Amino acid sequence: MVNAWFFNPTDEDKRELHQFVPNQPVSLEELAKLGVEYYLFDDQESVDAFALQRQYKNRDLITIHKDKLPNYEEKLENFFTEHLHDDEEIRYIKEGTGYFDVRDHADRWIRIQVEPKDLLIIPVGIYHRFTLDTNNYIVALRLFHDEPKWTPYNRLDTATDARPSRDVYLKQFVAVEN
Ligand code: KMT
Ligand code: NI
Repeated sequence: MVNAWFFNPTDEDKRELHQFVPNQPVSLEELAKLGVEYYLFDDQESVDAFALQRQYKNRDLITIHKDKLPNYEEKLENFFTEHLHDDEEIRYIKEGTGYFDVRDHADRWIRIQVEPKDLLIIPVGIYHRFTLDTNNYIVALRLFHDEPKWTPYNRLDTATDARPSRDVYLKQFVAVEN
């Protein structure tokens, strides 16, 4: 079951919980308002049925572990660099655990803790990042509509804010609040 909370930006390692004291939980409803969708699927058949319904035609499996992933350190650094994509980021967790951080409308980080059976959809155009936790291991099924469009556009690059996908996100999920 997924858990989410406001990220406390201390200088502890990114793999730590980063909770405020007391913790400030974030509900699934609040995540949905940001366009982040969550599902719990007990088995692979349910995921396959969901993928068919949503027309996620492509998939691959990623194992993030220091002995299993080529260029492990570099990839971890890239995953944790704030970015957006032009396609949804859909992840079904098979083994292990980790954190997806997403920005809310006030630009605060929300930390989303994922574990096996969680399926998380990070919408097009939202700023986000990923890190392993202190278990240092995750296996995830990555689903795509068509060919993977997983190019990360980093927020530090000023051209990123001008991408059409950012505009799509702001119009769909941010403008409605005001
Ligand atoms: C991504 O795009 O951030 C990844 O594929 C890594 C996280 S998958 C658990
Ligand atoms: Ni991403």
